[in-house]
Amino acid sequence: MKDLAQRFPENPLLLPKDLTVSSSEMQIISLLNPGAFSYDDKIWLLVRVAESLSQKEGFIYVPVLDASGKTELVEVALNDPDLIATDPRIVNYKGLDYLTTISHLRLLCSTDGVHFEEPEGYAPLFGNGPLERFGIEDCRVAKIENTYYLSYTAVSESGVAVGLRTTTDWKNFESKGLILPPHNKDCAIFEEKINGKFYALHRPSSVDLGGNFIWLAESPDGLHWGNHKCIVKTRDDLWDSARVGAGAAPIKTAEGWLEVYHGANKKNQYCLGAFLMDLEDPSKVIARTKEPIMLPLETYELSGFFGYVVFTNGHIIDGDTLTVYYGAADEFVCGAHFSIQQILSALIKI
Ligand code: MAN
Repeated sequence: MKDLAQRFPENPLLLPKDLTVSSSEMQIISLLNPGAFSYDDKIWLLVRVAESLSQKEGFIYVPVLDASGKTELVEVALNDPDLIATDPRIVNYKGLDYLTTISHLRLLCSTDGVHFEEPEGYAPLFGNGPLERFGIEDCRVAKIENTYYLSYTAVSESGVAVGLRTTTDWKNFESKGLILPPHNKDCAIFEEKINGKFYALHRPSSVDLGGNFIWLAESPDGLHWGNHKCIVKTRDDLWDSARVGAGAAPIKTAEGWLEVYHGANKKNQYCLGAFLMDLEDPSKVIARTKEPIMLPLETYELSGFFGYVVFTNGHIIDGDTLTVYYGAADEFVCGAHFSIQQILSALIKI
């Protein structure tokens, strides 16, 4: 099967061994799901670096941040009957869920969009406080006027939620706390106000009624969100039957706001699709692709920390060219070009 993505021949662009650990007792397990933005005439990625503690045979060490931001560990014997460790991403111990890795966000920049380096003087972003004790992940970057809005997944034993920080210079950050409480992630803020209001896509999930659907919210100030509407649902028997979630900020086109999103089926296989929202009222979804616009095909997408995954939350737009930066197999950072026109042509009216 073919898809619409023109993958970079240089893929994977970044591998775990390309970056240094955040502290000596850690090891980098994966680099994934970068936010992307232009700043200072360069292309920047805000890469999710997932680390774990060096493991000892027979034990599993789960990393969490203590009150001062230092990594501490929870040690569990692998033969402990209270341990459930069937998913490489999460373990359950004595009825509580933990992540096997802890993520922080690392800034890298590039002049060609292909070769990325860590510039001096730009510190990594770490989880901060009790609601980010299991780390911060999958950050979307939206530039509105002169401010960058960083909406990311904040993880702790209290749940998975959406945190927000803002910056104008990538050196000083203002933390705005959680803007959406658990369970919620995949929050992509529109880069333009519509009729004076901020808009964002987000993905709450319920363990009971409902599902893993994409919602739209509006806000007078980018901090307080309301008037939530459920706009895109999973589709039975298709590639996005189990969960859907927004990618990066919607792309403004003459035909509407175009959103590249991820969907997964019940086997946790992740592909990308697209949908189109009305320019004046984004709660109206006008069209959606039926087939994925990108699916895991290459070896680096099919096998890794968690195989059969392409996942994006960062892109750069240049005319008709959409450069999507994505996490492959939950382990590598990759890039692909799309033609925006081609994505629009693949949409089917609703
Ligand atoms: C899922 C996956 C993981 C992630 C957790 C918490 O299990 O997306 O990669 O760490 O959720 O967000």
